[in-house]
Amino acid sequence: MEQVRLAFAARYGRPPAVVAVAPGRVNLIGEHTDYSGLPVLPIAIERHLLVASAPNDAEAVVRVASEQFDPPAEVVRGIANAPVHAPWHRYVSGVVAQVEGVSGGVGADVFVGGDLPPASGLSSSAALSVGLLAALGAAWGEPLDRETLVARAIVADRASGAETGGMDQAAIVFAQAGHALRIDFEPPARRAVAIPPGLAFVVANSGVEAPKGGAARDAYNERVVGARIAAAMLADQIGVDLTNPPRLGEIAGVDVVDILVEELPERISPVEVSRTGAAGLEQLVQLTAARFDHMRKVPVRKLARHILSESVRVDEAEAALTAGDLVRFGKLLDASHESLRADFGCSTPELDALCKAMRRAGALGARLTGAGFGGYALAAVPPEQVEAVLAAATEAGGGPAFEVHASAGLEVV
Ligand code: NG1
Repeated sequence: MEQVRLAFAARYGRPPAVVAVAPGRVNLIGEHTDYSGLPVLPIAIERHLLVASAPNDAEAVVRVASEQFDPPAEVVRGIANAPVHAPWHRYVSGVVAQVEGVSGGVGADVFVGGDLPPASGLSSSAALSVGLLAALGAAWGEPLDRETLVARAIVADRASGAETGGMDQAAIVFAQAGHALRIDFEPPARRAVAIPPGLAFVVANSGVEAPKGGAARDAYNERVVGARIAAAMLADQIGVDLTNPPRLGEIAGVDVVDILVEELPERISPVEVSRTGAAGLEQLVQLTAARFDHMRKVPVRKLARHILSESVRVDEAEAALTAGDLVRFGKLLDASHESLRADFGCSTPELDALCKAMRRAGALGARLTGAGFGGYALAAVPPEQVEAVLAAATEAGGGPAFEVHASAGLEVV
């Protein structure tokens, strides 16, 4: 905290008015389910982005410098589609657009520091959006309430290009220390799930970055479209109408769905689906910050198989935590990873090897966490095995490995 306050003062010549402390998050289970309206079970961790801010005199200009993101951003309020000079500037622009109505046309200076590594699957991008929104509102004397923060951070993140489902933003704002946060989207609900004694968590880097701006974002959006296609085709078969865009969550409970999934095409393009009449093309390809190529064939059958089975594992994992059945919980993490690897297709050989090494060193279970395609893996570990798992992970992954604890959500100081 002191370091960030000093860095702010060194850069802008005065102390910050507020500092928003936004944690990273690690998803325990429920991966690639949120944008289908299906549940997730993340924790916030004790690594944070610290977003220091104060109003400035430069009319309507928001200046953001950072330890972990480069180069500094400068966004003029009220200008739509201003050019961006680096991928992370999109998050800044997205957030500034979300505080358009706050405190007239005043500007602000911002410095972002902290110990949450970027591009890692620990949700630094959502921590940035949430932290910036909270810091700007508070610096301008009009703090946003927590529900509004989540809703606007989701819109800001979507404007930056990834069609996020909303898990990260809710986890970062609403997490409680010592608890996981079960989040439902359909209908919206949240509940804290106590982490039982005897359960520690290790996260470990796979040595492969998963940058939000590049191929990983494209792969993510492709799967968002694939999930919509699966929902539309299944609903068409069952004979129900879905909302727009179509989401698997609306039909996940229907008996025959698990059977019908196996009859879905392996890959199909949005335009082919629209010709069958199962859904309008717009419903399938519309993304907030881009249009998806409607001729591109995307994976459907195995992807839906993963999403529906993962949703059931979230229920089972919550029950296992509540019952203190750590062995069962570990097995569910393993099953989640296998499903992400074999069906969803977002693991990498490095993540597979890392999970294997952690299991061998005594973890109860291990899986990739976050969007995948690189980034971090998570292991559930008996406390007495933490050292051994950390050592094995460092050797296998090469990147940092550390223990994390379920921590509190956003704070504004
Ligand atoms: P990451 O990339 O780990 O922050 C992304 C999405 C989540 C969720 C997970 C996969 C964003 C900001 N977040 O998380 O909403 O869909 O992938 O479970 O895009």
